[in-house]
Amino acid sequence: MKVDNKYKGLVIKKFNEFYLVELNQNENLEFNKKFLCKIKKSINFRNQLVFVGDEVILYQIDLKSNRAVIESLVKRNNLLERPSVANISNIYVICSVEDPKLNLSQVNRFLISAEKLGVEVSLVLSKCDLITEQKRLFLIDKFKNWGYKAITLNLNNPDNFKHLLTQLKKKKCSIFMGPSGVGKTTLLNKIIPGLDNTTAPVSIKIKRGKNTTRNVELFSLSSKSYIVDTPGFNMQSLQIDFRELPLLYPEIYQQVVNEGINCKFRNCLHIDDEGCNLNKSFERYSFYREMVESSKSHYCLIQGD
Ligand SMILES: Nc1nc2c(ncn2[C@@H]2O[C@H](COP(=O)(O)OP(=O)(O)OP(=O)(O)O)[C@@H](O)[C@H]2O)c(=O)[nH]1
Ligand SMILES: [Mg+2]
Ligand SMILES: [Zn+2]
Repeated sequence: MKVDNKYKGLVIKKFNEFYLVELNQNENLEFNKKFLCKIKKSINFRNQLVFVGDEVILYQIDLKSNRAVIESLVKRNNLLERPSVANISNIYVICSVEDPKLNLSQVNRFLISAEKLGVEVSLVLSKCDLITEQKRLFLIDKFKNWGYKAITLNLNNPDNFKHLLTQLKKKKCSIFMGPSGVGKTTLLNKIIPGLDNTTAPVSIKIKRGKNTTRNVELFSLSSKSYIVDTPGFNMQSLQIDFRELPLLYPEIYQQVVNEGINCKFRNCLHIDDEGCNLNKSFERYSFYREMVESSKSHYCLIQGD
């Protein structure tokens, strides 16, 4: 049986040229709401241009086989590049404090690539059951200086997860991103009743996660709230225009925007001291400087000068 109407749906998973699309939860439909779809052949956007998180219009809806065709793509608000997810409202960068060990340079890179999207970014420190309370407080203080109020999770403290879930339910579409093995899927299994997605211990030999989650997948927390699990990856490759970087470090933009510091040159990169009024005594300044230098050389290579 086919339905003549067109419906708006949300792409919740993508496999090769297929998309799993869920129809709008608020629509009062008496049929199954998840459809396996392909993109209309005559459409001149290529397959890879539809991503998890995209809203699409479905037609040729077949209720017997639960298949449909994607007719068009609704304009998206934003697109995270790696992993590719559309229409994100909040990014949760998740890093473990142990197993795998916390790597500050890696945390920095994840935060910067998250900030680049221009949405609210939060930092979650998982596996706090593996460190002392003293170390946990030390880390909270450290990341406060980085401009983040770190959320800490302890497997033995269910309240941690309850608080995070309450927060997530207030957001539209949050994404968990971070290295492999830090516990992104474990966290999701804890907060979504009945979910039992695959998790795996960190490799003893290489001390890294085993890339257990293979697909980006979106889960609903309520009819208005979604969460995306992503495959972990360890190196966050960054291709950022160096002129953007000062805006991606809270320690810098707070001085510029909130405290109104004025450097001699507009677009000051806060690297050379001449006429620069930025207070550079913050922990991440060396990371910032390195990032500007490498982004500059990369940028120059692209520009050919
Ligand atoms: N001690 C401790 N172990 C945890 C915690 N959270 C997760 N783990 C363990 O860490 C391992 C990796 O967890 P996963 O949830 O598979 O990690 P992931 O981030 O989804 O990894 P990828 O899918 O590879 O990106 C599993 O053995 C979990 O049981 C935690 O809070 N404390
Ligand atoms: Mg996973
Ligand atoms: Zn400056």
